[in-house]
Amino acid sequence: MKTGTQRLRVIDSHTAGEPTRIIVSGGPDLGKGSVASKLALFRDKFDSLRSAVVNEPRGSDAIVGALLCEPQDPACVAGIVFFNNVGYLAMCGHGTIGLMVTLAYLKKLSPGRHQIETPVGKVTAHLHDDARVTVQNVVSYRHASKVKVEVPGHGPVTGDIAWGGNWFFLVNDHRMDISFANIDRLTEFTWAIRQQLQKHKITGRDGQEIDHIELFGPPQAPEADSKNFVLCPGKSYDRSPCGTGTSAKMACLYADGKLHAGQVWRQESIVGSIFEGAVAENAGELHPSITGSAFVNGDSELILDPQDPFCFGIRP
Ligand code: PYC
Repeated sequence: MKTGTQRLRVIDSHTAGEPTRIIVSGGPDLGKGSVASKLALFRDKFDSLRSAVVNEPRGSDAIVGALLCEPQDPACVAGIVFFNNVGYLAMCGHGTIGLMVTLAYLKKLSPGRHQIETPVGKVTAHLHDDARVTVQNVVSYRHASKVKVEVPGHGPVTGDIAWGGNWFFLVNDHRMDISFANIDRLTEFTWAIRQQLQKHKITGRDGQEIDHIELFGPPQAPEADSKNFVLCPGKSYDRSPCGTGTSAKMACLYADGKLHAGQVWRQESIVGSIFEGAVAENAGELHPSITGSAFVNGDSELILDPQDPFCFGIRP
């Protein structure tokens, strides 16, 4: 092995079509703190590893990466830091489903309920006997409704701002066709919305950036309630219905009295896959849960050779 060469074992999976690549060994030692502090350390000292794992030539813009780490809370089976082509995610629903199936593949857990430590708190995930996982996500809520933004070339667009583990701008009222054939236009439109939100300093709570844009339209699958298109922070789109995005959507529906506690919401993605969601209310807080399936589709070793000019990914 050449000097300085690093090897990382990664497990690839997809959840409803959306890929997750988890570093299961060979990653940096991030100490004994909380997963939130591990994220901060990873971002400050090892960000090139993030890019090496998810960006081209090893990865693609669509891949959500993750680092499996020791949880600080002994009640949790694992800690997880999620990242993408441009940075870090507070929480990731499809990635948590992928994590559970990955841990089962590694024989680190069996079907049943388990707790996972994420940077934004503990989530509970139930691994069923088949490939399905139910994630009880972080408390979700609508922060603002009917927020209007002027989008050049498209006119005024009105949406809700909601938290589902990430910040979302959710738009029901638009003239877009929510179909796979229309991905380029959907991307251009949602990217333009995001830029206007930034320009006009429209944010989530405490000035937090809204980095996911979600459009809704009628479903194609007869069993679904709605179909979505979700723009992720690095301009790729979510192939899955988006776990945190579906949580944000259910928070808005609940706030409008259009979804009751325990009622099932079936969210179809732009590729036709479906998550089943529901909410429970406890002491005035909304707890969403999301059920979806994931499959392991790769188990490999990444070789990071410092002499490779693109060892740490192709970056701007
Ligand atoms: O499933 O929460 C999710 C997610 C966020 C970004 C991509 N997927």
